[in-house]
Amino acid sequence: MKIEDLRLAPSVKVVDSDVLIVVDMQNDFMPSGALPVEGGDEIIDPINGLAEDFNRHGGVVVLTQDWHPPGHLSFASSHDMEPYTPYSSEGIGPILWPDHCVQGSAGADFHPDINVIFANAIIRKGFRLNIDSYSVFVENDKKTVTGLSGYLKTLGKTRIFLCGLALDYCVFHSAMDGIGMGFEVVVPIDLSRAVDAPPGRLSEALDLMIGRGVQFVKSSNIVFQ
Ligand code: VGL
Ligand code: ZN
Repeated sequence: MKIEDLRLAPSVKVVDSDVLIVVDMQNDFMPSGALPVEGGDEIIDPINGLAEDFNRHGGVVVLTQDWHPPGHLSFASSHDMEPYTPYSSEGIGPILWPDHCVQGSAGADFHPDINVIFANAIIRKGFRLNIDSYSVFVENDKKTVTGLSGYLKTLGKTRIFLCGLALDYCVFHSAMDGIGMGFEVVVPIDLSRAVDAPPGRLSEALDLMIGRGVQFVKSSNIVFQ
């Protein structure tokens, strides 16, 4: 499946049980960062706009931050390998990454134009040395939870809008786990960008999300009452 061929919802009306999750809008995922995502900077302004809309209508906005210790086992450098080399072990893979989003580094900061004022909560993930966490709900060992699901359920949220980076990693895994945890999931597709490594990864991620019932919509068709 290609992004251009996705079937989009004509419009989606935001209600009180909705939440906006903005995934990993950090310097290292910007085109000039350590793990560049093409077009990652193009989605900053429209994400700010959507977060402001949620905020103005009393909605909840959650930001997430990839937050690795130095020497994280998802880094190619920790294995004396080249970035993007295929590699899998429990909690790591399917490829190794350049060093990125190291705790406290400038690369791990939110892009300075991301308007953090709209965040009700910030969730950090990937901070255990030997487990990566693509999903904002469950780490890659498929057991360790981040606590976000409990937070959202306590607040009575039943549907999540997921945007940010990267569409074929953190947004994808968050969407799949979100459905698995009983949430409805909507992805405003123009507010996300993919790494697409290894090749074909994005297409496979889109197929799996469609199969799981993730909805896609253009952000201009998200309406507030
Ligand atoms: C991500 C690769 C490695 C993401 C995080 O935010 O999608 N991708 N770490
Ligand atoms: Zn990472």
